[in-house]
Amino acid sequence: MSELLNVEQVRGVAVLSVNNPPVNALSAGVPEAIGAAIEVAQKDPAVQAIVLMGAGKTFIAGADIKQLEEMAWGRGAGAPNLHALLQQIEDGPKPVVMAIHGTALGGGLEVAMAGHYRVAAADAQFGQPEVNLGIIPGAEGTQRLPRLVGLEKAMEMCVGGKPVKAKEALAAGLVDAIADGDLKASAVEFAATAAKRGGAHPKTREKKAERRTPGTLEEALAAGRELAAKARKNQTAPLKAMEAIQAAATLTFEEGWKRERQLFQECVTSDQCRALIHAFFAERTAGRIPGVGKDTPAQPVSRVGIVGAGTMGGGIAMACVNAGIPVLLKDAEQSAVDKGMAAIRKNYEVSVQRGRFTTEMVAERVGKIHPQTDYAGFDSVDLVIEAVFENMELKKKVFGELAKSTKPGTVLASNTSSLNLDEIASAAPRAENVIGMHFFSPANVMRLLEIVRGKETSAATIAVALGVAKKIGKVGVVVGNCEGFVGNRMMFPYMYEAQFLVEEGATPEQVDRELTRFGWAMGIFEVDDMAGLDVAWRIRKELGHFTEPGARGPLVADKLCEMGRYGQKTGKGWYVYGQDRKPRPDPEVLELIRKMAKEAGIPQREFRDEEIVERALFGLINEGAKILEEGYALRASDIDIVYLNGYGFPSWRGGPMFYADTVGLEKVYERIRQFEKQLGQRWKPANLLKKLAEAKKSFREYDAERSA
Ligand code: 3H9
Repeated sequence: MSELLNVEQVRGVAVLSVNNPPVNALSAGVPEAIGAAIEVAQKDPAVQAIVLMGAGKTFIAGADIKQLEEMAWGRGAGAPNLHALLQQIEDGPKPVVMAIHGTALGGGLEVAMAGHYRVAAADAQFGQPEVNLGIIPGAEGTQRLPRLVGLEKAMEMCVGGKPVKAKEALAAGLVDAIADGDLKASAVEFAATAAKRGGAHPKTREKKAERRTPGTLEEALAAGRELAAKARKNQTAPLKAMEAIQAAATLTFEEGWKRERQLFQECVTSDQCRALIHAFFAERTAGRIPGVGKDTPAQPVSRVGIVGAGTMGGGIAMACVNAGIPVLLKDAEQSAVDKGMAAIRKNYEVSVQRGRFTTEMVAERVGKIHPQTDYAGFDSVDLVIEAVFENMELKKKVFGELAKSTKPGTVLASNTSSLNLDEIASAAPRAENVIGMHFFSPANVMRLLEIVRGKETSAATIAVALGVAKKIGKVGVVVGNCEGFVGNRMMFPYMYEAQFLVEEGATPEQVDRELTRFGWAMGIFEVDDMAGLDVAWRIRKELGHFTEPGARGPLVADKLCEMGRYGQKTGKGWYVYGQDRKPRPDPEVLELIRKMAKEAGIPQREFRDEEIVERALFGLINEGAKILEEGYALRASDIDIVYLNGYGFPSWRGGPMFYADTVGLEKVYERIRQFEKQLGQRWKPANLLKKLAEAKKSFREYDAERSA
């Protein structure tokens, strides 16, 4: 028997446990092992029924994504065709019960649905998350799921990609029972009872795929398309999943699964699939830091101190208590603490109104935040996150105070977004415990956490920060201590280039339109208005941008700030905002831009849409390449993860560095050289970009060579 599958017999029931750690993916050998064991069990007269489950922490989490990745890049043997296995399970005379704990995802759920019955652990989850990888279910999930849960729910699950919990799965008809206590014992009992009952056992494929609520198929499809357009704009897989589900409703099962297979094949070789699979593995790779491993001694964090109860401090506090970590929230004045707590309560109220939390859950969470104006109890916390105003003197003062009020070994983190971490660390006697934890606003929502290592930050301190990031549901990316770190440093050339474009004849709305058409969640002028023009203004001055002789600085942004146009918060910035907070072009701004450009003697012209995207994007990518060659990011894929999780870069393009690879580094380099000739020194290509372009290599290959 294969070591990928454990087989035992319990009271006349064959219990097969898939044993392919860490997540029991359907790697080569697993489907074959299941098929062989089912065949043996079906023939064995001592076996009345069969239970299939997962060994370890989960059921089957899907097809092996490494195998899909090979396929996406045109290599390997291709995705497994599970049709014969699923039919074998469904057509056998003895009942097959799927016993599910952990997650039944993708191919895992597809295998589960071919069973005659499904018994779930109370905390099990079920999903068809293939769209997250740019594909659709490829093992008859789009055919069996609507037959079990109805067309509407199937569309929601296959288009949205979000898993459902056991209770919801039971209500929807996806599972037959939730185990009371031990899953294996419950499933064996269920299987033995089904065998004793005899008769034909239900085959999912023989059910009908219909709506569960009144209305036509067309209306249900329209709702699915609306969800796809809203939640997964510009992505092709969700629409193909809809097409496959439509086939389930209109064709025979035999025709339907073949249609699904065709659509699956179309998706798996697409650019979007390659990009999304890249993002999947990039996210997991980001946590691997040379010198920081499982054996790095890192104390667990059971209590956090936060200094600064403003928007960031409050959001960080919410992120911690949402993960069950109690917080001491300190600010200098009682009024600031009260204001911070009021904002936290208000945020939670919105979640209650939206049905995400109950009032009891909120009360429990708010109860875990202890507001205070001194450092009482800070000697009992394992981690302090400083989130005071972005001012070096103030931050140094706080770190000096923390040195006295915390115990040795406490990790002292700064949430600075732009200041020099080593200078902050100089105010604390234990610089090895100092680290940057740069959260993104709103901190309780945004997934990105830039973890900034200073000159002296120890491996243990990095391990603590990475551990906390995982615990509070963030993607921690370790970066070096350069100006603006990775994300904001790349943002500067992107933002400035957009401003230069409007000074040369484009308009803010034209630039924003092209950037959102490219796939960014928002255009850069809208982002600037949302963040506050004064914020960038202050940073620009503090970091001394454009002070070197001959440097071209943006003309209009400072002027808008001087006019008090700080963006959304003042109702006016690059755009003008009404009650609905939607941006509208402002002729006054356009007039100002044209006037200032004329005074500065900047020639005006029209821009091609493609040129707008290239000017903005290639500036960002060039800066990313510089960051990489200077060692402030460990990998190009880390930069992608920063941009996918903190800046609204379209996931289906895989991140800016992956996008550059898809354009081709030779072309990117050539365009940057042209821009350098036309526009000057700021477009000097990064050495690394030049080197890779000349060697006809990609950033992906660069990462792979360095990790080998
Ligand atoms: C599919 O099924 C297509 C079918 O319809 C058609 C077939 C014909 N394969 O996330 P973690 C690795 S598409 C290979 O840190 P967690 C992961 O890389 C698939 N590897 O753990 C990591 O490796 P490492 C549909 C996988 O506990 C390790 O496992 N399924 C796979 O936070 C731990 O992962 C999905 O999309 C896989 N399928 O979360 C599920 N899954 O340690 C994708 C994980 O070397 N997976 N790995 O870095 C997940 O959502 C999460 O991993 C899961 C566990 C929730 C399972």
